[in-house]
Amino acid sequence: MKGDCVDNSKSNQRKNLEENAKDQQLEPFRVDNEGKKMTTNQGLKVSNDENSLKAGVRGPTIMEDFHFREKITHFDHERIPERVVHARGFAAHGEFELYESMGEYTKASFLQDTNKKTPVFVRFSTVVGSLGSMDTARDVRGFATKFYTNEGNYDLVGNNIPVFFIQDAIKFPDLIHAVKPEPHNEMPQAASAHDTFWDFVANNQEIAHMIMWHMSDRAIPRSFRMMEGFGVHAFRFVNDKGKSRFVKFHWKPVLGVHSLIWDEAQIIAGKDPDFQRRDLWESIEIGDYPEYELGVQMLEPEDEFKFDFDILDATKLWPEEIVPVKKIGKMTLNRNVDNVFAETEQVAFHPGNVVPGIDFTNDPLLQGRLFSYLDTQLIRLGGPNFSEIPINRPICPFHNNQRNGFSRQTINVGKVSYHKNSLANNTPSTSTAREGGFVHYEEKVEGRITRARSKSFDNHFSQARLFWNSMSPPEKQHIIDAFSFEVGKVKSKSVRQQVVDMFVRVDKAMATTVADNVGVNRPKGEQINVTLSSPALSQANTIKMPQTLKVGVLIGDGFDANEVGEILKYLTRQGVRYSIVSDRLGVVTSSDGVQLTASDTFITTDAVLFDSLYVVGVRAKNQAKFNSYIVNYINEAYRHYKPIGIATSGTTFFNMSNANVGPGIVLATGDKDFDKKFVNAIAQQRFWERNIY
Ligand code: HDE
Repeated sequence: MKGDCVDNSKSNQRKNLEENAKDQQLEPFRVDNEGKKMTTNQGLKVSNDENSLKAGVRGPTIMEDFHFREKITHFDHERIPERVVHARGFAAHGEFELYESMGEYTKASFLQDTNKKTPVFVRFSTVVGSLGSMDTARDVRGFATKFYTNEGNYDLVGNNIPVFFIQDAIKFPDLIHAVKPEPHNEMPQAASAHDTFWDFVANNQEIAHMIMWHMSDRAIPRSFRMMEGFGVHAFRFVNDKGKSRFVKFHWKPVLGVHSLIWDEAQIIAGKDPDFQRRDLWESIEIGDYPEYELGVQMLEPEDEFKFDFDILDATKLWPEEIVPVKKIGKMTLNRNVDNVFAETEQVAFHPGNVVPGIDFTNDPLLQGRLFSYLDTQLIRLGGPNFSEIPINRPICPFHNNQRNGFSRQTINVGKVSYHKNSLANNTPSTSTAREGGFVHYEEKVEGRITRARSKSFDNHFSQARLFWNSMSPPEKQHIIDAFSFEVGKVKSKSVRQQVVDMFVRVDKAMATTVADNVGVNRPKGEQINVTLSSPALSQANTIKMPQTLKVGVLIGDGFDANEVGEILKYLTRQGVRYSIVSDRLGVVTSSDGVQLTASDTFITTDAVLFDSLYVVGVRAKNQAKFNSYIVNYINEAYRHYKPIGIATSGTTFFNMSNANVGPGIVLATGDKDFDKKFVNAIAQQRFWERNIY
């Protein structure tokens, strides 16, 4: 049964990966203390770990206490700097399998053979918040994948949004300074709803398109398992004949793209700040392995200038309807980490980690990243040897003449550490392209050295309008609400005015409503009408399925075991997860003595933590309290547009709530198809047509 999550599948996760080369490489580094004797780091057995060494039981601690000194010193040094961005993350291991050989387009060896499984490690993250911030902030999500290929590590360091805030990496520190908590009072945490961010927005208009995404539902995903990933930049595929094509990478979640509602995201931030990492962890523990298809958009070199945007501009996407996404493989995440610090925290991604067949373009944002990621690890991981940390090691052999530095692990034998040499027969030796040596794509470049931006990067609003025009009515409303919240938090009236004056260039009605909501003058600019839309951008068109969604079963003693038992079995058969929620933990008994186990109580969980409710109700010791909890749950799920199934005994509770019969309310009384209708409603997730306000 998928109801309750228990940590019982580690052995399955291991079994799945018996042939995973990365897993095998990590194995010698794993240490299990259980059942072992305690020692110091020198291996000396410890006789007493409760008391420091003192001169007399009430006397001073003495210097000689090497055990105390070692233990405290290690503790004092347990922390490393958090990532300057993407500090809060969560990761998992998995594998990647190819659908068809990509040999025609790239010589990358992991993209040739459909029988090969490439080990991967994926770290998801929020960008702005600190390590201890909440998971459900309105923010971009990082989606960084390390492929451990037999030609070295390939890192696809992407986000869940296909475009970026800025066009040139030199502006990155400014963007991040503006969005991080304001320096004079370190507020607000993990939020862009403050003056400096919106001041940056209004004064750096290349950000317009990205802001539309940031205000949309994409910035509050339901789950890491239900969001897309994008490499963002144009990269290059290069085949074995040296032919190059531009390529953009996509991850498409098999479960579709789904989001939270902002009100819900804010409540979850308090109820369960670990909401998204818990979701990922639990899914892998119970065997609901998250899956994503890898897609590529490819462009022939001669098509570089065919579009009304510059393909090297990271604030632009390539509409999928114009440049189709070819799905080339699938990634499955099937093993949780053993230790978050050792793996998730110490993993070091770098867009410059490429393999033969994948290369860079002149996107000025990408070029800047190629410097930043190596540089940042030097301070974060304390020196140049971070590639020796187990999670970062490639699974193929690695040999060079780099030596020494803090915490060097490798014991390089022999006396030669230079190239060229004769004493070691000029080894380690370099490889030709044919032998697998990486040879940079020989792009012809010409131009004058200049600090300037290409005119072709000038158009900041056309794709912002395309995005707006592609949204469904509820998505548009959410964007207006998000603007009203974010800009409404800005104290400077001048900044609020600048923002609405800027976004009139996307849509006048939208900017006018926001202006009214945030107390500034309506913008003067004219409406620019757009006809183009890209259906791929709207979540209204995504895959909808009930699998892995979570139902809260609100229940007390005296329920009808036949009715409820059948429904719970049906939910499980459909891959829907559920938790039994009651007024106390432990056994809940039906009218004829059948028992269920409540794994949560009304106060340990909340309606916002479920995708749907199944209201059974009935009896409790303190009926008034029991009733009011259930009614509050129904009201909350109802106002968040969620499906609610009402068992026959639940009707009384439903009648006490503010919810009305209508879309997404499925009543069991007298309906023999309740099970199917309820699961269909669960798959739908939200019923926007419900009239809430
Ligand atoms: Fe990053 N980014 N970034 N970024 N980024 C980092 O590297 C940087 C950008 C992304 O889970 C840092 O190891 C610059 C775009 C992810 O460990 C740092 C620029 C995209 C992660 C850095 C960008 C990303 C990072 C901080 C502007 C999507 C987390 C810690 C040119 C394609 C990786 C670290 C993980 C992390 C710099 C823009 C994605 C400072 C200078 C565009 C997913 O190096």
